[in-house]
Amino acid sequence: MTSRRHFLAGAVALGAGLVSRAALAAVPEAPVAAGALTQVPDAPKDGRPYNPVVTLNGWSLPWRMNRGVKEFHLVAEPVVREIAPGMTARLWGYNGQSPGPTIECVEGDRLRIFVTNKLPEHTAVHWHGLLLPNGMDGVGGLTQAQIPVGKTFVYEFEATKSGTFMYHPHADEMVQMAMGMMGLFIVHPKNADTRRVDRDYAFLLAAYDIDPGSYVPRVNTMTEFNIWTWNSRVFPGIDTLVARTGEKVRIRVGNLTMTNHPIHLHGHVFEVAGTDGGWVPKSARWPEVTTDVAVGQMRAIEFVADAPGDWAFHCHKSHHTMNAMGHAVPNLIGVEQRDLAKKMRKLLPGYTMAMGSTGMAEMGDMQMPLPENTLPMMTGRGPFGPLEMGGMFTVFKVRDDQPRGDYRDPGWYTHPAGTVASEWTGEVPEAASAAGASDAADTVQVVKPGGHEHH
Ligand SMILES: [Cu+2]
Repeated sequence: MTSRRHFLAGAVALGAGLVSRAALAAVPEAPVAAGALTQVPDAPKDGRPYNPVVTLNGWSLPWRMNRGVKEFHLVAEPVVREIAPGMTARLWGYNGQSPGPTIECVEGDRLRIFVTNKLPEHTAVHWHGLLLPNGMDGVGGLTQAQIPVGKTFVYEFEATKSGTFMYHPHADEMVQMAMGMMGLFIVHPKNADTRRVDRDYAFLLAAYDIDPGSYVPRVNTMTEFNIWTWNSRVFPGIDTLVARTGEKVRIRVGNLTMTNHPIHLHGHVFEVAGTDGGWVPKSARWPEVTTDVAVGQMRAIEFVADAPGDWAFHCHKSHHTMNAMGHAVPNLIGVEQRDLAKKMRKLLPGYTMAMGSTGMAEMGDMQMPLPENTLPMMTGRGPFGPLEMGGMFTVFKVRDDQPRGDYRDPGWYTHPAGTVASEWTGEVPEAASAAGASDAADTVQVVKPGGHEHH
């Protein structure tokens, strides 16, 4: 048994020179992360140099050099993950967290990855997108025996090409991924100056089905997920991405949910520079502001952060920027509910409220009683009021004076005078309105809550 050190900010990889010969024959220790802090890795202490990625609300796994082989140790185990302040989930993950730590290495590295199974059932780890010998591909039952409970298996292969990859179980896959088992696998170019960017962010899209008031995801869910996360975090728990004006930024996104996510960045134009198949040639790129990341895909987008401000960065499916809600909420826009609620209470003593008369925006600022361990459906505050967001949403902050290499949140943007949309106080010409629009409240058809919406 190796002792498991508590992993805090800053890597604690042991240099090969510090490890005795006897220790090198043993399995390397498996560091664990205690929380959901974004831990910006230090420059690598040994091996080939590279520019580390910053895993959003995550960390990179330290390694040990053993006679020229980079050794990592993953432990598959039950974990507690804070989804956002106010909600934790009981998930399965690796080395103390879900997602597991990011594995970073360099093209040409010889890798040895130990996987210890502390789950209540067998597992196997597939190295998604990496080109390796068939027997190292990690498909339980097909390319290897499953890793039994309590056992450690070892994978050994060479990182043959640089790019953005991931790891996840290929054993009881639907259950184990629905429980949060996944991690990023980044192979850096052999020459650290190749494809160099100033900031290199990475995260995985993961979805859970956690009933309001509970802690453990349902694992037999096929499409009806209700917690939409980036690295098992939802807004406002997802850390801010920052850049200094003029810096070149890469953001790597991998999708291990069961639906596609159109990832949208405000204020900038980017190109898809890489997929899990490799780097996209310059001649094959085109400008975008949204890129759809399909199930099982990875996309690395690149752009110059040339516009100072606080820019929304989110999935464009509007129900993915919300937290858990009941599907059976009727649409009552245009319906005067003041008397309705009274009448409803006569019929249904438990009746409290339905969706608002003018939309759902009022819920962004509403203090509704929530079950324990449940986040508001729409939440977060900005400098101008409630943001009415949840799920797959965060802010990309570009500042002229953000120090290089500094990932701290600079606070809210100070807009130059006269550049914020504001109320018009002059004359407004009378607008023509559609005939009968003012009677809409009397004529609107209220659709009964139907079946579930499909994603
Ligand atoms: Cu989405």
